[in-house]
Amino acid sequence: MYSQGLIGADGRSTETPEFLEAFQRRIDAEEKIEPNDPMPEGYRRTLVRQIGQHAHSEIVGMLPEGNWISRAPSLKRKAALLAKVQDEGGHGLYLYSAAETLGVSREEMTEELHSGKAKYSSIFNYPTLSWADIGVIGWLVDGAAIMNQIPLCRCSFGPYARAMIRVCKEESFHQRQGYEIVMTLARGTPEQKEMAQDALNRWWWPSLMMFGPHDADSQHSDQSMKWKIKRFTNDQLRQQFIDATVPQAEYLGLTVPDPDLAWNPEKNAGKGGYDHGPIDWDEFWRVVKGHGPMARDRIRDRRRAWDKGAWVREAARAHAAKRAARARPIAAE
Ligand code: FAQ
Repeated sequence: MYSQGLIGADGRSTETPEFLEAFQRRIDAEEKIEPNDPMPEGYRRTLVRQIGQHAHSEIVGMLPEGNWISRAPSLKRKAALLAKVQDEGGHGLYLYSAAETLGVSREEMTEELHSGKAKYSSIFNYPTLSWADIGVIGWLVDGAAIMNQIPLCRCSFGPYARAMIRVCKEESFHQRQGYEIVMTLARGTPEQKEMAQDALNRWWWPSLMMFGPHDADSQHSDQSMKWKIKRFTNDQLRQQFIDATVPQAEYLGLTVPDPDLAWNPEKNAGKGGYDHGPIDWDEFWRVVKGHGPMARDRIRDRRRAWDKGAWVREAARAHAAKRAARARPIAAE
């Protein structure tokens, strides 16, 4: 009988064609796969990789904005930013929990992040130089995250799909608060408008890179689409993001920093869409491989936070052990 524990490290030893076909039939019938269900080792590994990277992105993603909590221009802005950064921490926790259901521990995932083995989104390796960056991160980075994550609410793996529903609701609030910051700056003094334009200039291209490499260079997309982990390709989602965001920039009176951007009525099967200029894939791969402008700082800060939090984890464990010891005699009665 099939059992997950019997799958060899090569991921193929017990995966007969019949088993793989039966699994694919469940996927094709839009059934949700739950943690204790039999699943191909490749499916499990793909999810551990993607959910782990996603969790790390949320946690590392707290750093560029956390940098501005103490410098937000008003109490209202400070409270909203604090809540947003806290939400991102919460997203990381749901995602680590979802990954843990696949047999990987939080400690292992954290170790991989700290050693540089695990990836996190390229976008969080760029610096936040001005207050306008906080608005533009909410508008573009959360906007891109929503575009990518709404389809993940229909991911075939139940715990990931369910986590994404709440995450997307919160990201939607983040996107709006970001857009509102940028709108305030764009309608402010010429200097404030210039700050917003400068932030848009710096974050536009890295935001497009968040969607991952061109489909032709995306090694995981085909299989992930077949398993309905991903529902759209990287290029499809990038295009949807561009088409949704350009009119928002126009409304703000800001210029998207792409001289090749042009409306093409033939695109998207005649519905129309924007053609855009070339993305600097050399920069993308440099950042993905750990050479982004803030890469060293991000990992250093995460390691420091983990070490500083050691006493909290120890105290929580000691507290849990005490409660368990106290509960035991009562349970025995
Ligand atoms: N950065 O074959 P594909 C957020 C890697 S959350 C770094 O196309 P796949 C919330 C990829 O891992 C943002 N690495 O891969 C927030 C693979 O390497 P591997 C994160 C990237 O998995 C907002 C290789 O390139 N969102 O922003 C990137 O099918 C504001 C080949 O690529 C998610 O993680 C990249 N941009 O597609 C927080 C969403 N792109 O693993 C704070 C879930 C690709 O073989 C403030 N993830 N790579 O070593 C996904 O949807 C997918 O994993 C993709 C990549 C679309 C990111």
